[in-house]
Amino acid sequence: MNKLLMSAAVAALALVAGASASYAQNVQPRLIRFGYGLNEDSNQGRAVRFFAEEVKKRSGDKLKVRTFGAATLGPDVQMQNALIGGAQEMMVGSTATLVGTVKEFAIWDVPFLFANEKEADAVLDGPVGQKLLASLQAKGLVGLVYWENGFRNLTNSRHRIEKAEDIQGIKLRVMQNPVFLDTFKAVGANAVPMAFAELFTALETKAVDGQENPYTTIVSSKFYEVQKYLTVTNHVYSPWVVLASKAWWDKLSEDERKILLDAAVASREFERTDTRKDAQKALDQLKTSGMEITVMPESEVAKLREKAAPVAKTVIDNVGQPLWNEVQADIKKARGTN
Ligand code: KDG
Repeated sequence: MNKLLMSAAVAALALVAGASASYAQNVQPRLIRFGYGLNEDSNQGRAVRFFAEEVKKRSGDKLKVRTFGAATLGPDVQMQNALIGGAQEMMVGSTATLVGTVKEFAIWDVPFLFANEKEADAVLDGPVGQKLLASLQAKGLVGLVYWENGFRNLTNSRHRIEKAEDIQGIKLRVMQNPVFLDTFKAVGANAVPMAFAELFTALETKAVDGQENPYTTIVSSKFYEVQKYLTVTNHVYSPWVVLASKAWWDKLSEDERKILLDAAVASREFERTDTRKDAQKALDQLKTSGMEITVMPESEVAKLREKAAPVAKTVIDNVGQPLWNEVQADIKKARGTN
């Protein structure tokens, strides 16, 4: 009896294997232009190339992703418009620059929203984060996955910032986003919205005194060459979002969309792991870069929180109390305190 069962199992396996091998994927040869803002030698660049490789493998080399780093296809907002118009297929950029398209994305910019990466992953990959991604479709964008930009810290060329009051008067570049503008005005900085691509020159020419970004970006964009002081504040967690043009996406077959979505999920896992490893390496590198590093004492960070508290209120008024409550409930669940 066993022999009979064994041969039946082998036959069944062969059938499945044969079927899956002969199942012809409905995949056409396509070129996918994928733009991003950081340098090619950055955590963002590595993740884009990982995604491109995954798509190549999963499509039998039919879907070719051509990557364009260092904002060669333009800053985030310009790329978003190119996707909406169908002139570019994909990009990755900051959720902060999406606020002009879908105002609810401002919720991720509230200072001190997440306390750690675990909470960020749980909320962004959970119902609320996915609901926000889905809301992009009405605006001509397909949000595939979130990646990690990371917790943001301050750099400047003028003086050491240790106390909350030391930020007073610093001309600080911020992302083109109302929450970042409000936050840094609230803590006393002279906040200047600017596209990322212009930032290094603005720091080098002292058009601005400082900026705020994760360690990984401070290293990959060589800000340490034009910034003397680094202050560890971890004042907000920044997500990136991988986007596709909906006009283009709607023309794809189910098989092609599955390949891109599966590759995007695989790239999210790769990117978060790589970025977290790279963050520690970047901080170690900054310690020997000649920058003067100050960890802002918790008592001073608490003053920043207090000064920035009204900003959260403005965001809640704009995005609606229900969405805020959902995010807070998911954060509590991730903290195990619900
Ligand atoms: O294109 C750059 C963005 O991907 C992201 O790095 C934005 O953190 C950002 C900043 O400071 O502009």
